[in-house]
Amino acid sequence: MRKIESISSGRVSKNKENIISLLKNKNKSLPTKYLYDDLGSKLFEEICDTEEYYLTRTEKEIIDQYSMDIIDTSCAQEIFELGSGSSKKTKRLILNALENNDNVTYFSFDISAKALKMSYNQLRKISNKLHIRLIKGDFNNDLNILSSSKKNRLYMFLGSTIGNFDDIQAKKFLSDISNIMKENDSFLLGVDRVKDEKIIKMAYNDKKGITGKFNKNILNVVNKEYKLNFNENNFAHNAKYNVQKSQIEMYLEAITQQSIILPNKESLDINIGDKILTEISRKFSEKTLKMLFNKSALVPIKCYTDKKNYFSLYLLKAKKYF
Ligand code: AVJ
Repeated sequence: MRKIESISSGRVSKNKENIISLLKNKNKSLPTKYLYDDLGSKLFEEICDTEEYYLTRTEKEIIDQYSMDIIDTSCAQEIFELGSGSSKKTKRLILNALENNDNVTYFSFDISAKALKMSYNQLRKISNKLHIRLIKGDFNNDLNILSSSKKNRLYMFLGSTIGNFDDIQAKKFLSDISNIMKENDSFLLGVDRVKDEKIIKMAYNDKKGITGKFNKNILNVVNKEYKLNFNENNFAHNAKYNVQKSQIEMYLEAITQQSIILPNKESLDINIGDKILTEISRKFSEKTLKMLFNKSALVPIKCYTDKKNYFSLYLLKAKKYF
């Protein structure tokens, strides 16, 4: 097994005070990153294979069709994937990069060691001209300490993970990328688009109930992290589309009256119907994206889209070099 490099800016990501205030708030929520522990990452892979979840399939289709153009346009010698998950979609891009270069380095950056292992197993046999580096880190805190290189680097943030961030977080994340980008670097961003509400809603309410399992798993993760006493059987999966904000809001809705003992030993009453927000998943329009890129000092060079206009990949450059 390949060695996993760990990086951390030292900023505390575990924060008891924070979790207490998030749960005591009238609008309760849990930090989305706790969905993606090892089991969560595995369940997410299963979601990607459901009939209803069009995102992964569509994005892969776009990549397979335009991969060579993406590699040619970016002149990529290195591929740096943030939140890489299993790296299944990335294979084509790596193969094309290998066609243009004697050797290629692929950096897989993820918060889950399990995801990094899946990524390595997915790619290890591709070619001995491919160097794979596995980096465990939190892309909300650790981007500014990434090492750079003289090679042309293609940063990638796929799967519409950007949709999990509210406007402020998205701007911070994209600005961080724009800041670390050098003149010959590029950035490939995958975004889910605004579309028929029914199609979006179905994608987050699959018939097999895998999304529900994925959602409830967050309770086991925070139970472990903060010694809490959530019971996933006391909650129902609830994912609804907020038309005004163009976003899916994924909640856990209490189906029994219950008490949670918080890390400060305070007891928190949860009533039937109370909802805990676990994830938002924004769907983007052209206008929102333009504003977001502009605020983050990024310039779109190309936009690749599928026939139905469900999903897009943007190839971006840092504005400072224009
Ligand atoms: C991995 C964050 C892009 O928002 O669509 C899938 C996660 N949540 N089903 C998404 C997810 C519920 C997914 N992202």
